[in-house]
Amino acid sequence: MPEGKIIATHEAKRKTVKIEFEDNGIAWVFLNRPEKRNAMSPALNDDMVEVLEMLENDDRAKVLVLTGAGEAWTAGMDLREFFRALDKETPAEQARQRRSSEVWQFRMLRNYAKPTIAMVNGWCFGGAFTPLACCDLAVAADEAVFGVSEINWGILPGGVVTKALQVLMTNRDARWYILTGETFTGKEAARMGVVNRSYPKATLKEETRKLCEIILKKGPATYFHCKVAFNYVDGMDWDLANEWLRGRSMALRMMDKENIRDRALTSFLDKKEYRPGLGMFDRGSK
Ligand code: ACO
Ligand code: V55
Repeated sequence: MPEGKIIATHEAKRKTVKIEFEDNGIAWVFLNRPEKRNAMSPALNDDMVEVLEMLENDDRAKVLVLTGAGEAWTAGMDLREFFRALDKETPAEQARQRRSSEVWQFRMLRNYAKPTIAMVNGWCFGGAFTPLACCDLAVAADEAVFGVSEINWGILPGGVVTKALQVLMTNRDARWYILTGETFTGKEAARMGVVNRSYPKATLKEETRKLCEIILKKGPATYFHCKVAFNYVDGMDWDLANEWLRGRSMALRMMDKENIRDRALTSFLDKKEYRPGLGMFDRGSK
């Protein structure tokens, strides 16, 4: 897919998140506090809630790429504005700010209505692992540096960071990084499966665009049901998963207005024009 034209940009109310809409359906969402390494402040958390709510209903965005402006993806929670300043707030305000961080970092992202890709361009610490774990797919720059720094400065990986690490890493790797606080690179992150792939920083955006191109060919309803099925089946036993997936399969057949399933079956079984094993069914231009 050639580089698209940027047809619009948007800045969130508190100016800590910006969006670039490409004419090919990609919405590049930038955590945008580069001078603070995109640390997640209360303002940024509120902006991300606003942006995710907006993009859910914006037809220009068919796939979201969550990335960072400047040298960082995100250096984790803002230790000045989210940790130290919050200590002095009322319990009600602490609860509100903690909620807005949770709302976007995992409640909204984990089963988001559109495809989400984390593009880890640089620093990725602590609280960053929550949105990383909750994006559908993740790619990183080989040179990016990751770390679970909490133990280095006297806290445990809170929020749901410990849970995110349990999902993203093997038991041994998670305990290693939680308990040593050592950093690792994007290349190592890919080897461990913390991200799907890593690429030299110079080609990261181009490679991410290629991934978007693959995702954009999928039926949106099919894609959504595949991801939600995977997320929910975690924690079910075999019998419950079997029953639950049958229900979801029926729901998808009702929700896929393009009826990709039956058209692809006709193309494969009757017309012998298409082989499902070898690639995406051509849905045609709608
Ligand atoms: N919270 C608040 N401010 C931050 C954060 C953060 N997490 N990370 C960076 N900043 C700020 C710095 O205070 C500094 O601000 P200033 O210019 O106003 O003094 C600015 O961003 C630049 O930071 P430097 O440390 O100068 O940048 P450098 O490129 O040398 O280092 C690095 C980058 C390694 C990311 C370093 O900033 C760092 O260690 N940050 C903290 C990473 C971390 O451990 N995060 C917390 C994880 S635990 C959790 O999220 C709950
Ligand atoms: C962290 C801790 C939090 C949080 C989000 O350790 C991330 C990281 C203690 O609260 O809300």
